Amino acid sequence: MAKITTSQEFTREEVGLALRNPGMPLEGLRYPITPIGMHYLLIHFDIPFLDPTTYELTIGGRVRDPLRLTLDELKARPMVTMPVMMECAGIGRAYLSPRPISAPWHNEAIGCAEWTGTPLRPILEEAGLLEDAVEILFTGHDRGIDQDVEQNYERSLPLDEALRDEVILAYGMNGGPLPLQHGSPLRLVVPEWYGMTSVKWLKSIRAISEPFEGVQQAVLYHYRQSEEDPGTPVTRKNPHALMVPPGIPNYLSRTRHVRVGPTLVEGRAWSGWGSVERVEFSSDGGRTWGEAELGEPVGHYAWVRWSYEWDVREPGEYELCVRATDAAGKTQAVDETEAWNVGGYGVNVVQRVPLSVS
Ligand SMILES: Nc1nc2c(c(=O)[nH]1)N[C@H]1C(S)=C(S)[C@@H](COP(=O)(O)O)O[C@H]1N2
Ligand SMILES: [Mo]
Repeated sequence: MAKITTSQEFTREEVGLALRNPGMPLEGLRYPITPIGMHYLLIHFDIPFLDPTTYELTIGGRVRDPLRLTLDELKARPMVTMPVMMECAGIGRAYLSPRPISAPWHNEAIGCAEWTGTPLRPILEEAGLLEDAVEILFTGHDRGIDQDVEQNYERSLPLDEALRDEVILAYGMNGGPLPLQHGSPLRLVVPEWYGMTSVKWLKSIRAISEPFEGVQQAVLYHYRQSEEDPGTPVTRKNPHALMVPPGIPNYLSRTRHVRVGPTLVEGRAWSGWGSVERVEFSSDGGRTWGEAELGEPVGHYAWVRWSYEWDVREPGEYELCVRATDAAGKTQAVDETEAWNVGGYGVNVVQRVPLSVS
């Protein structure tokens, strides 16, 4: 089972993790495609030092014809470019009580980049999956120790998920080369799932005949109600809406200040379980809700813009909230106790923005 440390105060380890793994400033929600450098980062171990000129990806395991592909060979294959919204499964963890000690994300573990690469499926078909293959295992070059186990960062996908047409091996981001910190020379991009699935710095892809039981698969990334609970695996992104905090901030508290009158509140919403059907806005801490207007989605696997014309007449203290509901009928928890789980995964509790009007 996962060993999870909890704390009320932020620890030195959490501050260290937060500095290594920056989030997207929420004003970045204004851009349909997150500019390079604003997209969040999550790097468990160290960024590996790799030479793209000698780089090779191996495809093996339970396949008929194992393959080795250089970066040039990968780039010569059919090319696709698509916007994919990515979110770390640890988002919202810092709001939980007790709080698991890991990357202390609040709301900023997000980004929507335009990824360029080649589809995975034809490569697996070329290698020829054997009858007994049940999962595809993706292994990164980065290595470290977690849960007392030395490991390369690696995760698997069931065959039907790995064979989805939109699963790609990416070597480009936002029209340029893939930045080192985002997985250069090559990373996996799996739309709709939380970010841990999209393995960076790919070393090998292997078809396996038994479900993968590694730390990042079987121990971490489970929704557990207690440390003994076997739990359920974390997979697709829960519905989530976030807003650009309106007005101007207080430097330290981040409390917002706006003037009496009309204020356009805007943001983005997404879900890995179907399109976002509805976004609601509240200016009274979630007691009453109004319908926000939805824009055109940036892409099938991207996010959708929403906006709300808030006409505030009374000076005073407010708390702004926003929540999304998707085509599967899933929505967001209003209270963080509803979203609590041992590892602090998939926490999509509604954003709360304290604001004073004068
Ligand atoms: N090899 C490797 N791949 C990885 C990780 C990692 O630490 N090593 N982190 C994962 C997690 S938890 C997330 S949320 C995403 C983050 O991708 P980004 O840093 O490009 O935003 O990468 C995933 N892929
Ligand atoms: Mo993550």
